Amino acid sequence: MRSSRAAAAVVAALACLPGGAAAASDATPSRLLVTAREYSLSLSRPKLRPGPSIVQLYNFGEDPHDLRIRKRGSDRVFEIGDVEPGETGSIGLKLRSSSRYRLWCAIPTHADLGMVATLRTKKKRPPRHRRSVEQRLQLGR
Ligand SMILES: [Cu+2]
Repeated sequence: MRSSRAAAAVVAALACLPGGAAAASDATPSRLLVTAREYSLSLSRPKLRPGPSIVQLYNFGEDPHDLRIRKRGSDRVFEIGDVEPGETGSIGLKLRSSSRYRLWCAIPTHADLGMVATLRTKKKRPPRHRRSVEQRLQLGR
């Protein structure tokens, strides 16, 4: 009894923390989960919001895998590094809007065997959609 009440209190406290789903804003990083297996990469979503993001690599396979990320037209490569089977690695990066990012496993032969994927990013939202409640009230909308 006592412990379940305590657990409920913890859940309630967590729900009030800033940065929860209800408080999502442009400052909240978007998240992508990449699942690796022999020999494919699957993305939890094909398109992400631009801005700060957290990319996680979960190795669902039996061999170590790695993840590299590069925006099309850029030389900069983001690297998670080798992740052992059953483990997860992650990296934070800022995504540009309206872009395509190539993801691949850099362990020799793995990309050729199919461990590649493409991530797209959405257009930046125009500022007129981001009026505050006060502004909307003044405008009578
Ligand atoms: Cu691999």
